[in-house]
Amino acid sequence: MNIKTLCVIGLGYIGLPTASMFAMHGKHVIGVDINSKVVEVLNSGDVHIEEVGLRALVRSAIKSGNLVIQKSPEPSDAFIIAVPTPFNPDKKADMRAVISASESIVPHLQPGNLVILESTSPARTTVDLVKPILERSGLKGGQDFFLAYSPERVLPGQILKELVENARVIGGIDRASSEAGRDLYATFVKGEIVLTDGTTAEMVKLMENTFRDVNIALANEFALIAEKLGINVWEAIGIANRHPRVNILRPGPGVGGHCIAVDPWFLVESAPEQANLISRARLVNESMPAYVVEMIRRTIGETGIIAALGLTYKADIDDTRESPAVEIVQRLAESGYAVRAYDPHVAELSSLDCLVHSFDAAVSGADLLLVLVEHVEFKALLVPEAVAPLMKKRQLVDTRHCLITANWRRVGFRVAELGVG
Ligand code: SAJ
Repeated sequence: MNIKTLCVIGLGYIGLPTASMFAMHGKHVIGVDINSKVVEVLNSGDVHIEEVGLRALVRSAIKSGNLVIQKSPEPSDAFIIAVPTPFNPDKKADMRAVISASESIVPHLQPGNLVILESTSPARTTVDLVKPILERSGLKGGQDFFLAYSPERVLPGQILKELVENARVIGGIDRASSEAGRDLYATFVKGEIVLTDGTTAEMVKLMENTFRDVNIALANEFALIAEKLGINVWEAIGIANRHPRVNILRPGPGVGGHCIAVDPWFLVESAPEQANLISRARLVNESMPAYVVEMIRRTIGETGIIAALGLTYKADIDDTRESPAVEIVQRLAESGYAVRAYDPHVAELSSLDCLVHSFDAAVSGADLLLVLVEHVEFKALLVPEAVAPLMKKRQLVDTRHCLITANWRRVGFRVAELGVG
């Protein structure tokens, strides 16, 4: 199938790099976002999200004339839906964005078009939700248009590299749809392109992130057990991982981001009675922020000034969605601590009113240094001899095992480290 024009609906962490990549590989791409601010920012030559290499890629794509950014779709050979699928307070998937993106395609859908859903979705979404909406056009899926699910699988921080190099799964509603999808992504994907059916592709995506979540929960549980036993979990994991078939992940203050903290619930939603381990693991990871607050209480008591470093859900990115660091800071503030939160990647956050804009402003006069995210910028700043004189009390909680705690103890810090009893 020869696709010349394509609409990418949703210009977030996945849609924007995907649209730009296709544009740089000769497709005429219409990038669509319903948020006028996003459209405005992109058309002014800027980008609204931080990702290595993205700004340059988007700029080149727009400059080439192959990427046009606008608020609504147009008739095209193919449509890619890359909108968010968050979850509701009851942990059920919120599919409103997928529904309205699908509806926005209906008036433009023509015989021979290809529609791809990339958004992480509960199993059967492509056949049970998207297909019937698209068929409101009067065309029949599989007969008049091609339809497939192809999950994004790229790691924030390495999106541009992984977009090209990762294996790509394409699950069509029929074989012809899978093959049409393969022809499209072969434009820039160098990794293997694996064809399957739509529901299997949806399940694959959910299984990948659930696999990671369950394994992080196991690491977190090991950390709590190690603390209870009075040993160092990091040493124990380091030794256990020398076994040829063991690879324990890293304990931490919780699991954040828009994917791993959310997707396992989509499996629970589909099969609540079967997904026991999955929901249990989610609860273990969700309990970590409260545990960190408890660690802090044990270290400094009921009051004090806390310099909280890092708010994003992991290092070296700007994304604070579902971030355990944000939850910890909120819980501390609610418990009456005076918190000064600093993150070089976060200039503002509406849910927090304790944000400060420099390391010094966070640390000066503080009773506790709390490391929540191991951003590379902190390496040069977290020098014990330099930080110690700035603080009122020398107390430290490291939730990421990113500091050499012996060096901090040497200059008089009382140290608590997650997973170390
Ligand atoms: N984390 C730990 N310990 C670890 C690894 C991660 O506590 O050993 C925490 C991180 O701090 C973070 C969270 O887990 O809060 C998730 O981070 P991550 O780097 O594991 O994953 P994401 O959410 O940035 O990206 C994941 C990736 N999925 C897998 O690795 C299976 C990525 O490939 C997916 O494309 C992405 O989800 C997505 O969009 O679904």
